[in-house]
Amino acid sequence: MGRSLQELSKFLSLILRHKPSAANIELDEHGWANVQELIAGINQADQNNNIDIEKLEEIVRTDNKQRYSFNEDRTLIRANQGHSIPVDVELEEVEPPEYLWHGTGQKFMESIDNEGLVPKSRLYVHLSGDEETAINVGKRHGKLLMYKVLSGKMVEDGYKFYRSVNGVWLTKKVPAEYLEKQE
Ligand code: HQG
Repeated sequence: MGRSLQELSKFLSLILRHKPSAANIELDEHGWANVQELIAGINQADQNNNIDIEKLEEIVRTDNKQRYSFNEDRTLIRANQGHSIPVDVELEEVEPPEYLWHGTGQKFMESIDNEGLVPKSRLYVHLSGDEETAINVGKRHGKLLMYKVLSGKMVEDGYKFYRSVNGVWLTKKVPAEYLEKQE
């Protein structure tokens, strides 16, 4: 039995965001992988992997968070955001709405209240434009804790915000003074 598309998608996320060496490939400075090399590398990594260009295109097209993009002629592919390795995915600097949202786990409360939001293993802190999305992000970490982020105030104070092509808001850090805990 070959791997399901879901399993292949998880592996793709690992390769394109965190560990290209898992498929024996390299990403360029903008996070792009060569599609042919990627396919060959995934198939060589494990004999149960059986991916081809059609499957790869299906993963990209059907991904529920639009995590990946091809370049125009579909010779290159990259993750839109979420990296832990230092690549420049040419994020667009955009002025955010007055408020953004960050859902997380209750277990992180004390630490976040002390030092604000920091990127942890990723390059940016990830924020959501609406509460519902933030709830789903937060629930991944156990009992939900929600923060309202005073993004408008942050912009006034010179902080920069970026929006990934899939709508996720990114910023380098959110000091605690810009966080309002939701009870
Ligand atoms: C927490 C998923 C202690 C932070 C989602 C978060 C998102 C702190 C965790 C995307 C902290 C990192 C990102 C501090 C932040 N002390 N904990 N000072 N500052 N944290 O998974 O935001 O499926 O790296 O609150 O949908 O949960 O990967 O970040 O709980 O868009 O495409 O440290 O990942 O998308 O966890 O999620 P993560 P996240 P994908």
